[in-house]
Amino acid sequence: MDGEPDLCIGGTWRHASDGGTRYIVNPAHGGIAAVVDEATPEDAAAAVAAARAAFDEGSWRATPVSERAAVLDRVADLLQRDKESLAHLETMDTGKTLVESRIDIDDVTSVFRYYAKLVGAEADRVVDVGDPAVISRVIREPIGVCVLIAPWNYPLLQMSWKVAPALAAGCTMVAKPSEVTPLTTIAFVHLLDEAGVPAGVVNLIQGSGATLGPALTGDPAVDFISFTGGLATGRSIAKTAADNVTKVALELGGKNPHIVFADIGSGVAFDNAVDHVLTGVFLHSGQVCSAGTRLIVEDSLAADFVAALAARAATIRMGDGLDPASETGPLVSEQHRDKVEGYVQLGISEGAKLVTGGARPADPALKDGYFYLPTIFDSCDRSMRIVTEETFGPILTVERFSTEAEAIALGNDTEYGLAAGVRTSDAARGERVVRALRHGTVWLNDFGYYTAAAEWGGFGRSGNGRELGPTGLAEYQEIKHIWHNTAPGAAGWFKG
Ligand code: TXE
Repeated sequence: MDGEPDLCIGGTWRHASDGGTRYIVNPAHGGIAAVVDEATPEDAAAAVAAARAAFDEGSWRATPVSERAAVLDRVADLLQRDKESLAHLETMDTGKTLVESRIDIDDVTSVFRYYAKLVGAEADRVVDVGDPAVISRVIREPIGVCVLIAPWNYPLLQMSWKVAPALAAGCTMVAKPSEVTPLTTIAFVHLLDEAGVPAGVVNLIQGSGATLGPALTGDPAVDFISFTGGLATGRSIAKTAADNVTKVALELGGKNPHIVFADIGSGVAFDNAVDHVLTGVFLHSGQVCSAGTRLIVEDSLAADFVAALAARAATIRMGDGLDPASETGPLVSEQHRDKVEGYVQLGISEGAKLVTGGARPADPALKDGYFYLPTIFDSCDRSMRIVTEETFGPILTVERFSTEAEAIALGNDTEYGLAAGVRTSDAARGERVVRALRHGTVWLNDFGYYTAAAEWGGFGRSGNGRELGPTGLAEYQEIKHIWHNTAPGAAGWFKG
C-alpha cells in the first residue's frame, strides 16, 4: 500500500512483476485512498505454486490441531488489538459507516474464535463394520490448496469466512480480495504473519478478477475454490474449474423476499416491522447479498405500510462513513452507481410506481461521492426485471398478496434462494411459511442477523456449498476412510 509491496507470495512481500498498480478510490468523495500493486497472471500462477509447495512440503497440514487452533486465537487477539485501524481502512475503502466496519471486525474476530474452538473439538468417527478385528475410522484431512476470492461489500468479513476455516483445516491458500477494496485484506495478511501462520500458507494476490481469474481458477494445482460475488462470475468460475474437476463453493447473492402479513399488529409492532424492512434493504445502501429487496406485503396492510416506509426512507442520513452522523454511506464505485441508476430507469420504464428516491441526493456536500437515495417502487410484479434481478443498491420493490399460499409462491418465485424474512404474529403460520420458503436463511420476525456457528449459503442460483458453522469447515476437508484389520487373514474369495 502506497510504496509498500501488496502481494505476498511464498512468505515474501513483493510488487507486481511488471510494476503495475491500481488507484483505490474512497467512494465517499472520489479521492484516491491508496495505490495498490496490480498482479499479473504470472504473479497469480506463482502464488498458486507457492501455496502448492507449502501444502506438499510444508508443516502446516501436519501441525497439531491444538497448535493451529492457538494460531487462530492469536489472529483473533490481533484483530481486536487493531480493530480501530482496520475499521477505519474498511470505511475508507467501502464507504460503509465506521459503526458497521467495527461490527465487521468483531464478526471477523468471532469467526476465528469459532473455528479455533470447533477444529479443536473434532474427533474421528469410528464405524462398526461388524468384525471385531477391524478398526474402521473416518478421518478428516485438509483439502489442499484453496483459492479464496472475495467481493467488495464485506471485504474482510467475506475473506475471513474463507481464511479461518481453511487455516483451521490445515490448508494452504491464495487469497484475492476485490480489486475495488483490497486494503483491509493487506493489513490482515500482515496480522496472520504476526500470529505465526507459516510462510507460504497464505498467499495474497491483488488485481482484476477477469485478468487473474484463469490463472487462479484453471490451475490443476488448485484443490478447492471458494468464491463470493456475482452470478455471472460464479458461473464462469464453475465452468473453468470443471476442466480440472476442482471443487467449487459459490455464494452468488440473492433477490431476497421480506414477507409481511397484515396480522403483525399496530402501534409499536407495526413500527418495528417497518423498521426491520427499512434496515433490511437500506443498510449499507443495499449492497448486501441478503438485503430484503422485495417487500411482499398483504393487501390490506400495504398502503399504510408503504407510506410509513417511504416517510422513514426519506429521513435516512447519508454521508461519509467516517462522520458519526452518517447512517449510511455511498455506493462502492461510480461504475456501481451507474448500474443502480440504470435499474431505477428500467423500473420506471417497466411501469413500477416510484414512491420515493430515484435520484442522487441534492446535498452539495455529497456531490463528489457515489451516493444514491433510498428508493421505493410500488405496484411491482414478477414480469419486471427490477423485481427479479439483483440490483445491489438501495432499491425496494413492493408486491402484494392476499393469501398465505400466494405469499409463499411469490417468495419462492426467484432464481436465487439466499435469504428471506417473514413477519407475522401467528406462530403456526410463521412456522408453516419459514418451512415452505426455499432459501438458505429465513428470519422470522427479525432480519439480517447471522452467527459464526450457523451455516450461511443459498438454494438455487444463490450458489452451492455453505460457509460458517461445521459445514463451513467441512468444505475445506477431505474425508478419508481407514480400514484397519488387526488380525489379517486370506481374502478367501478365489478358491483355486
Ligand atoms: O462482482 P464480481 P462485481 C453481485 C452484485 C453486483 C454484481 C457484480 O449484484 O452488482 O455481483 O459485482 C473477482 N475469475 N455481487 O462485478 O465480478 C473480482 O475480482 C475469478 C454479489 O464486483 O463477481 C472480485 O474479487 N475471479 C456479491 C470477485 O470476483 C473473478 C458481492 C467479485 O467480483 C473473475 C458482490 C473471474 N473471471 C457482488 N471476475 C455477494 N454474493 O454478496 C471477477 N472476479
